Amino acid sequence: MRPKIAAGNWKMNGTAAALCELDALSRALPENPPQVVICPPSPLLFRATDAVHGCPIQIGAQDCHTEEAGAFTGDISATMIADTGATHVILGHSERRDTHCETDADVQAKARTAWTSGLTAIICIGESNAQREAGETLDIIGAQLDGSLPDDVTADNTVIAYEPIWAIGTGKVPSIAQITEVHDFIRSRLTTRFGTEIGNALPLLYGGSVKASNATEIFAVENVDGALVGGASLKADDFAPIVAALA
Ligand code: G2H
Repeated sequence: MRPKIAAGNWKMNGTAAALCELDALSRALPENPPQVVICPPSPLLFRATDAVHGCPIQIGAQDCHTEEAGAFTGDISATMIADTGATHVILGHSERRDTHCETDADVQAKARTAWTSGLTAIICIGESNAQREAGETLDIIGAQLDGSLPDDVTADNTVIAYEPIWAIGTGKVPSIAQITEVHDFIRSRLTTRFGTEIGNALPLLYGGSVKASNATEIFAVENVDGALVGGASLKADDFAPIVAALA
């Protein structure tokens, strides 16, 4: 049985005042919640882990450097993230692949350093609108999976998030058939490369304009084990119904 996971990516949103949303979310969780991971901006990590102490909410970062320490102005390492009490780190989000020119090789190196610090890597992959229209979606997804995942991936150290770039923050959501096709393809690619035990155990999230109104039908897809949610994770009132849809 794979875990169900509701992950929130706050991106570059929120100051200390936003931490009250964690308290509100903890009070709104269903009786048997799925795994809940909130990834706030890095300046909030220490306070966020304090805020969820004793609650079934985990905290993650949105990126880490490939190195554990050194002369890398402005970057944060997996060691530093783990030191805050955070347990997860998002890697290879399309916004970082785009604006920070991150490659599959970078993502793979970051996953290794994340694991060394005991963090679970949430590795993002997804095609652009132009790639989908050119019929290249599965080729792109396959290549990103091959390049971004280290060989020694396990279901304990990694979560995969499929996020079609054209659905991110746009309100456009793929059809259920499109989500099913890509998630089935990813599952098959994982079992082929890592064997059935690991390949079937790796959690696979969908991300891109998930909200309360579409969560239930997306979560009904067989190979969707949860969601990586951006805009709708910022407010507990918006995120709690998504968490509940997964419970
Ligand atoms: C995709 C997602 C969170 P949103 O980036 O990773 O954002 O739900 O706002 O589309």
